[in-house]
Amino acid sequence: MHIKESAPGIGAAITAMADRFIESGLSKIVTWSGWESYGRTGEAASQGGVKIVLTASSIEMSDFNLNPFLAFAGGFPQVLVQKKLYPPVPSNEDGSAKFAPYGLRKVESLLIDEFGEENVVVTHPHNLHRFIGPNTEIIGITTMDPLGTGFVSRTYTSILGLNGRSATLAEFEDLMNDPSIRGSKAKVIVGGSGAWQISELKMQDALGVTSVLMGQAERSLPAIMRDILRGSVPDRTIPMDTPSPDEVPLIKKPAIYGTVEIMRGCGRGCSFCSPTLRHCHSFLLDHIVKEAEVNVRGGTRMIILQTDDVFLYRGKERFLPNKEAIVGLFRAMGMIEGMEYLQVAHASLAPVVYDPSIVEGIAPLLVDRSTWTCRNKRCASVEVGIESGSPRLMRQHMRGKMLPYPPEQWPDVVVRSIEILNDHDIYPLATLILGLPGETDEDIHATVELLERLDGSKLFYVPLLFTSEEESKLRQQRHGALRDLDEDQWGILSSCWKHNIDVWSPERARSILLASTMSGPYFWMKHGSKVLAPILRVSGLEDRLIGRKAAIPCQPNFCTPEIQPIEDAMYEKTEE
Ligand code: B12
Ligand code: SF4
Repeated sequence: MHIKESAPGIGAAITAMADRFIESGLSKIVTWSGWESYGRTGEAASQGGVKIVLTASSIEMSDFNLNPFLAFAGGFPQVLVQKKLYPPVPSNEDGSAKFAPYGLRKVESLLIDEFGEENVVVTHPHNLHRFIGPNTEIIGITTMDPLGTGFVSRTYTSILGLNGRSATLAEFEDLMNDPSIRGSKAKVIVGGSGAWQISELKMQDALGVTSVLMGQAERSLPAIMRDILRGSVPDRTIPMDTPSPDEVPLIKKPAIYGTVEIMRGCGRGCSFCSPTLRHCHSFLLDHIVKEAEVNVRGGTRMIILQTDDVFLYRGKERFLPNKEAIVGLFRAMGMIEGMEYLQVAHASLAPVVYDPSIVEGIAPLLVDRSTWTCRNKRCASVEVGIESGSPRLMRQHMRGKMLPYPPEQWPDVVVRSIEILNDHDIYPLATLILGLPGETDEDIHATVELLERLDGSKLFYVPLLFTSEEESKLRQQRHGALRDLDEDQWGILSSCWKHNIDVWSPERARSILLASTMSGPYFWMKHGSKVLAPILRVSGLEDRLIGRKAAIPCQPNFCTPEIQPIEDAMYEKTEE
């Protein structure tokens, strides 16, 4: 999969990383020289600074050249992630950030309403010195993965090893060590969906964080900020109350990727998931269009519709999709002047099977405004959760995910939905979770079987280790660990990456072979003999040894699999 213009696809990026990995002989690759050229001497700072300064680490203050999927490389070991992959967002003339993470834009909007625009600024870390001064009282930081213990980071830093630090962690540390922050007397508060990582490990003191604010900001933050500004000392961790939909303000300034929430929360209730704990509601079309216009007027070029499941937008009872509302939303988006690219954040798979005509209704715009081309053909992508091929495990942890179908039909739902999406040139990025609590050999085999059924489909797999997030039902459970994976689970990991290479980067097969062969001994030493078969598989040697084709024979018009459509009658509706 390739992104148009300058940004490479994630498949290409990962193989490019592997290429550099060989060239450097396992040595540190980062050669970038920093941001010295940015910023002038601080105007606001010379007048005492801005009262509330908001920021995020450099890796969260980038649009990865308009490639949100590439941003997941933030979870890779720092030494593999070149800084040029995440150029800083552009700045306005005064040094404020032109684009910022959407959650931070919400926080900014709340604080501007409360304290006035002159007292609040959002900036990239390289411009902090322009705003932090003796008058600065609060530095607010948003983060998705400050300590690199999110699921992507845990999985890929533990597999790839190297120095074991994800780029997200390294950048967060850099931010916290910024001389403007370290030298300031301001209180440092950290929020955002990764903030729990700091309080879980009680790292406030080590990082110089005054207080970690957990949850959504809308209801509680203004009062908390007022208290801090009056001089009270906040607790080290503060849970914030759940806001009602009408407390959520419009963003006032453009968000990275032109993000616009169309919904908040999900409600399908998967036990490992944090967004599901948010109250599920859809925003009014007028609210959505206004935010999209703020973004496009501000120059974002792209709109990401943020949702945990686009098919839940104004959904009906029992998770049934509302076709009119969804297609109407896309029609409205299509009319936004100046929007070059459109991307949907997440979708679930069951509604695709339940009413394929919705996909038919939205695919033309998604494909037409996609940033992706696949072998010279425009295609769209969306993140979906497959997670497991085991109906038993799905029933235990994700019984809402496949509604309105019962868990027993999950593998069929997955296969059929991917086929429908592929038929409409939508090639999803799909997550799988290894090591969910209670996972048995049979569950693992069921996932292997599902992957076999999907062989030849066009999707990009992201296999992940189960991570027990603080804000989820499974917060008491132990994280899934690489050392606990057995050979079959390693087999799943390697099959997924082999599939990704075969489908998206077959032309890189030789570099991958070289990279795997050279790094093989390192991985063997690190993880033991159970990685031998996975290395052979990813390298393509297994195919050569047993005489299979090294790449799926996927031709220019693409390889939609010849899978017999599943009888509609099989999809009996569940009464749950
Ligand atoms: C869009 C998105 C992205 C985009 C970011 C776009 C952007 N920056 O605007 C991209 C694709 C880049 C991305 C990448 C990653 N993401 Co992401 N992403 C999301 C997603 C889907 C939506 C985020 C969003 O805008 N939500 C809506 C806003 C309004 O909510 P919010 O951001 O949480 O903000 C609210 C509160 O957190 C709080 N708040 C936010 N900032 C601050 C700051 C302060 C000071 C305070 C007080 C409060 C506060 O107030 C806000 C309003 O209520 C969420 C899932 C979700 N449903 O939230 C995952 C999510 C945030 N991502 C997640 C992760 C882990 C990542 C990665 C780190 C992957 C990884 N390596 O593991 C990478 C980061 C890579 C990098 N470059 O750093 C996880 C975080 C998990 C966790 N709890 O630790 C989430 C929750 C997904 C999940 N299912 O678990 N992501
Ligand atoms: S379907 Fe996705 S967003 Fe919804 S609860 Fe499950 S994992 Fe979370």
